[in-house]
Amino acid sequence: MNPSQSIAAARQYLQGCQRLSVLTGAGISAESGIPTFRDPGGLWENFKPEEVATPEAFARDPAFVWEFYATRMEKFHGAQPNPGHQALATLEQQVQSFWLITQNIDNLHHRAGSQRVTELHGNIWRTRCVSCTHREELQAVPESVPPICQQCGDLMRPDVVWFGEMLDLKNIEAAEAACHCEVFIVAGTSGEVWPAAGFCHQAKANGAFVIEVNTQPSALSEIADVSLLGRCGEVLPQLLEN
Ligand code: BV8
Ligand code: ZN
Repeated sequence: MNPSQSIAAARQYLQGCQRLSVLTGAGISAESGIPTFRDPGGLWENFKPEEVATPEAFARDPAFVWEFYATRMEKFHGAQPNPGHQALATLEQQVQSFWLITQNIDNLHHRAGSQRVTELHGNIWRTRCVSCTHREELQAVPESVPPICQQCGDLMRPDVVWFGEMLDLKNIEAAEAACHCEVFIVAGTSGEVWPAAGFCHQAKANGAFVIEVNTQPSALSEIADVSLLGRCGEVLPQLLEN
């Protein structure tokens, strides 16, 4: 199928769709100026995940890990939602039963107006204590050293899911519920990280029509019914009803 035919095929499946779910990854925020992980120039070119995105890394060198996240917060603070984020917020209004599952921690879906969202890997603007249940919302980019918990005096850490950490059970349940849908759009993800990638497989197994939006083939392309090669900011708006 050529690009315009595949957009037409995708739009056809979305016409009258009552239950639509979406899984996004770092690629949807690329056009907002936020680097992805595994693309050329991505984060994992300059940092090793085991040095900045595991609980062991934070225990070993909290200041180094915190600095990694504080630098990303700088980038996120200046970023704006792009037409890809906005298109998903519009789709949420157009479809009777809509759910967005994101791997991203940059809060851009919420800033674009999306409300029915599960942040599988947490949110960079929230911190939590390594010892007690205290959580804080960050209003601005913090100092480059980890804050101290107001409740117990131990260290605060980013409220994100690191490698080797379980996802929050309520998020897994919400994502599993979202996998019972007619159409499942997977946008801007390499499909390399689990269990997030598994939700696309679950939706497929549940009989969903899978539409992929990516600038290149991914680990999920083989289960996509239609693969739309292109940028989220360009392709997703084309899927909206007129
Ligand atoms: C867990 C932290 C176990 C926040 C992240 C099977 C089952 C369960 C676990 C595993 C499993 N196999 C392996 C594991 C372990 C591991 C894992 O998945 N490893 C992989 C790398 C092999 N998973 C875990 O550790 C998970 N934990 O399962 O615990 C457990 C069990 C019992 C008891 C205890 C523990 C936790 C995973 C979460 C890790 N945290 N982030 C942060 O710092 O951001 S993951 C990190 O990768 C980000 O969240 C990111 O979102 C995510 C996925 O990456 P992508 O979003 O896809 O980004 P990527 O750069 O890879 O790709 C970008 C894509 O966009 C590309 O395809 C590109 O072509 C495309 N693109 C670029 N520009 C555009 C575009 N597309 C469209 N438009 C554009 N403009
Ligand atoms: Zn505490």
